[in-house]
Amino acid sequence: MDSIYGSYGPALQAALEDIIGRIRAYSDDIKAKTGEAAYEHLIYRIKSEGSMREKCDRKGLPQTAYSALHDIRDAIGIRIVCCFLDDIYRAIDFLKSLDGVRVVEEKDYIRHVKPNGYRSYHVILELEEPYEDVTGANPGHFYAEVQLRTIAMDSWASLEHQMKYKHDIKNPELIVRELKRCADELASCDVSMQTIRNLIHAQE
Ligand code: 0O2
Repeated sequence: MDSIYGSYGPALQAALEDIIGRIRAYSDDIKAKTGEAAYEHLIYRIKSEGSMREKCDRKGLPQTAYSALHDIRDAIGIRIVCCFLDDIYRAIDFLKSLDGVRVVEEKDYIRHVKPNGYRSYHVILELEEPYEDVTGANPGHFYAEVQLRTIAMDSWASLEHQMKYKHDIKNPELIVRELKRCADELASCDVSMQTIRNLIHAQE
């Protein structure tokens, strides 16, 4: 079976590597200036063939490169996991300042928490450099979804994601309520940790 990304696979990979290189350079710069890390860790991926085909089906889209690269905007997925809340907003400012990159959508699930307790800041970037395939056809611009979270938000999302796949839960209301409670407790810790960091900085 042909790739759902058509012949754009190598260009998609190159676009991912380019943006990751720029995020790493930003991290090096912050570290040199402040002595503190810009983020705790960074992960990224090109959405697998299987997941992309499943997502096209779920959204009622044909399984074509156009759907995968345009209608769906997370073929490139990047997650920046930060130590402190302020680091998230500083990284967003950095992404907005990048040449050739346009923020086309923002979802602030930190200020507007999802009902289940999910917290994260999502931005969709349009990578303005157009990529042509070998035949000269041009799909336009690639998109990338960047999720920014604290370590606490990331831990919660990973565990909640794992548990979603357990289908034999007997008392879902209790589980949902407890998960939400844990998310809120972790969020309260994030605020406290940020306050402690601010207090330490104020002494310098
Ligand atoms: P994966 O495998 O993580 O890439 P859409 O992207 O269009 O399907 P939507 O609602 O427009 O959906 O996007 P949204 O709200 O920005 O969320 C997309 C991604 O955020 C999800 O990707 C998850 O990674 C994450 N996410 C959103 N809500 C939750 C949640 O309640 N719990 C957890 N653990 N993660 C969440 P995908 O598509 O699931 O796939």
